Amino acid sequence: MTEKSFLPLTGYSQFPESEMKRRAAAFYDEMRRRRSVRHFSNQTVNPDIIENCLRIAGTAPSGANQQPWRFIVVSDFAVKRQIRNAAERVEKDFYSKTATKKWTDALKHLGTVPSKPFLEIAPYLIVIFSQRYGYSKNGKKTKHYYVSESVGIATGMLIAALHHAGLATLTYTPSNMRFLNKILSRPANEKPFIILVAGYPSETALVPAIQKKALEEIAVFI
Ligand code: IYR
Repeated sequence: MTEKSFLPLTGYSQFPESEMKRRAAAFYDEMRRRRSVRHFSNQTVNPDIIENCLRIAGTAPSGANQQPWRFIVVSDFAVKRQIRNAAERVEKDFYSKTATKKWTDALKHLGTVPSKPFLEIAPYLIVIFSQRYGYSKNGKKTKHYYVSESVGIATGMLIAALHHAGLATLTYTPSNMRFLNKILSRPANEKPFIILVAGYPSETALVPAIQKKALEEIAVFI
């Protein structure tokens, strides 16, 4: 445990109310343009952009500031191919065997299928792992708190960062993700959370005709 130590808050900036309104509206206008993309171009992306977006994700708040995340950035074609092959194997099982009718019915409007070419075509697969527990300096297991909340927040910030930088993303969760530990040589305390596919959309990319809920449907003011 590190001892407690406090510093003045230096990074916070307050803006005039008019400026706050403008900023909130401009950020909404930017974020509402984000779509999950399944059709990527194979155009490469400068790794500096990915690195800075990961730094942004790393600023996320987390339970006891334990930062229980690991981002495995895959651009190697052979590794992307292994991930695609393994993912398509589990998705074939999912669509033909394990998924309930209710579940496949709920997915129909998205048009998803077991074939996942984007796993090879997109320049980056950012495979996000949750550290279910950690290790202290003397090698003893340490408990991690609010792991899924923390990793979910960091993932959301990463999605926003990549979108803001001008990249398209897909949050992809293979129906069974255990294979990711093996392919990426991750230890037993790390559990696959999500694959964030990132790159440029293909010129002919199509997205499902879906709507986000209105403010009145998602928020209650008391
Ligand atoms: N993992 C499968 C099925 C799937 C599940 C959900 I929940 C989605 O929002 C979309 C797809 C697949 O990716 O095809």
